[in-house]
Amino acid sequence: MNLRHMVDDIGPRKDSRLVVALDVRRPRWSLEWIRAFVEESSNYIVGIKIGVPSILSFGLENISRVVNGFRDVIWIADMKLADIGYVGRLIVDEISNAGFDAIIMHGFVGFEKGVGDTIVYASDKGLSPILVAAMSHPGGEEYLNRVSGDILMKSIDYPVEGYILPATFTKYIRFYRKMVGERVILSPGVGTQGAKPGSAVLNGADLEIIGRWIYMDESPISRVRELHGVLRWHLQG
Ligand code: BMP
Repeated sequence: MNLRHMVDDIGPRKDSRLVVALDVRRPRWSLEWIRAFVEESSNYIVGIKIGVPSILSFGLENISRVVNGFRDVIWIADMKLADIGYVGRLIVDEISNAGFDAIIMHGFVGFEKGVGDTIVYASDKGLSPILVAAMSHPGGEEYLNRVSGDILMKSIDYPVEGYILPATFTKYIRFYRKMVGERVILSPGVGTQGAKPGSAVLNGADLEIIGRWIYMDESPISRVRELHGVLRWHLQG
């Protein structure tokens, strides 16, 4: 199922626009912690984004067991892949074999024999390609965000299924919402990075990605429930 269909299936059913970013590592967190978190938060969340720190710390095989043991969330591997097409395809193979539904890659490397090949390859394998077009940290404005319009325009001809656009600079979400049409916009930068929950969705994002605010909390599931109360499916028009 492509990313739009997954979001439109899970989002209304759970009345949620929340994706949890897990950048958790050993020894503070454990695989058991991740398993329990996924089970207890599942009714409130659309997806889980697993970052490179967690994959390096727990190992892809262990993460893969968790992913395959629980299917009612969208599993996103945040590889921030930025390489030539050949290497991109190798990484796509590994992530696809591990059972993920989607993979995040950078657009700035350029499309010809670069991210373009990786996008097409991932799409053919049924792994939804998500492209970083602009970033949420202040330095995003130094280089990347200035060329985000060019990256986005070029990407439209490729089977990109989702875009990462920053909750901290909502103007990009507003500018690009129409350009990307039905493709899914996922927006990080909420909570610890300063954006208010709901602000990205109200500016046109489909989903908000929230990490430390949840997993660093003393009671992560209470925080998930609280955020679920704000990030309702019908929050967006
Ligand atoms: P947190 O809510 O803890 O700030 O985490 C945000 C998550 O979104 C992190 O996993 C980070 O890698 C990711 N992210 C981001 O913060 N800004 C971007 O522009 C793109 C991202 O993928």
